Amino acid sequence: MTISIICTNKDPKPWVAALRALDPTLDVQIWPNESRKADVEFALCWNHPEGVLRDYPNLRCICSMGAGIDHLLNDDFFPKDLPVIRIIDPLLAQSMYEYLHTAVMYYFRDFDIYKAQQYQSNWKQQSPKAIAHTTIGVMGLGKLGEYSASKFSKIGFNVIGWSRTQKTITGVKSYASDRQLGEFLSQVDILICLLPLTNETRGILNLENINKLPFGACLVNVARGEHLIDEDLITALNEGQLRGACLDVFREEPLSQMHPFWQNNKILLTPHCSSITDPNSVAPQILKNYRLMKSGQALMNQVDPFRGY
Ligand code: NDP
Ligand code: OXD
Repeated sequence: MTISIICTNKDPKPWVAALRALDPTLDVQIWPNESRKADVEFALCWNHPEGVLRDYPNLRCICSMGAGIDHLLNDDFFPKDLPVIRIIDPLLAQSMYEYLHTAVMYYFRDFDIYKAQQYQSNWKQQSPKAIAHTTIGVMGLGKLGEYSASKFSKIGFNVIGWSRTQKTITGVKSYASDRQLGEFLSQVDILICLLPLTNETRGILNLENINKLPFGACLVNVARGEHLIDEDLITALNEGQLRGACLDVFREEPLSQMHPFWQNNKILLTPHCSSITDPNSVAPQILKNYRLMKSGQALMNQVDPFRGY
């Protein structure tokens, strides 16, 4: 029985090493060089080439190498009848919070404005809003969103969140469903997107929704590039509706050299690094799921490919 690592823009070697360190008898191989495709029963995937999963006639389980599964479902030939599992890891949530904390503080303490002033040799003190009067809005209150929302609340921000279903999270006011989206957005100073990419959420960061934010709000998108309509962001920044945007994810990654985001001084961009899965941290859960699969037991962290997350 073989585990195959099928990934394109990720180095599979640390994953092989992390799994073998836990169990040296494991047969872990790397796509496309597996010795026998028919032996592969468990696939660990990140941006696999479309259609490639059809080459494994005895596949029994597909595991995302990250939290998101949109990269799996992008494939028109994805076998939706097989169980799909994903990564849920406290380190991933903590690392995401560290990134978001940095981005939020950058706007909260006006570093974007000071940077612009510096280029003009302009010595001018800003007066930031009090922390308790600064509202952070988190779209997506799942494993990552809930963790960050709750941490921001503990350090004194006013935190509200939006999800499909209502949540009870200490210190976080919950808004749910499309019906409450406008009410949620109308209060937000710093909007964080931590939604999964699904048919319902694709393009949700569009001008119509951005215009529901208070004038001069800031956006932090760490979810997926396809949540955002790129041209709408540029319009909102030009009109001042958005003061700035911190982007970690893009429609095309790596971002094309020609993309206008690179040169826009109201955009701070990072190369999809807000929270990178650590193979050593997640190898135990992958191995556990592999063993559960072998013994025919219920898997952990299973997602619903029809719901999309
Ligand atoms: P979860 O699946 O745990 O949570 C998803 C949340 O989004 C849930 O609260 C869900 O609501 C909500 N949601 C889903 N669909 C809708 C909708 N139509 N309307 C409103 N709310 C909706 O995901 P995670 O927190 O683990 O991860 C979120 C995303 O973060 C990942 O899918 C991935 O794209 C991105 N990510 C980015 C990384 C990076 O490095 N940039 C790293 C890791 C993840 P409900 O609970 O009510 O169902
Ligand atoms: C993930 C990611 O989904 O890295 O884990 O984007």
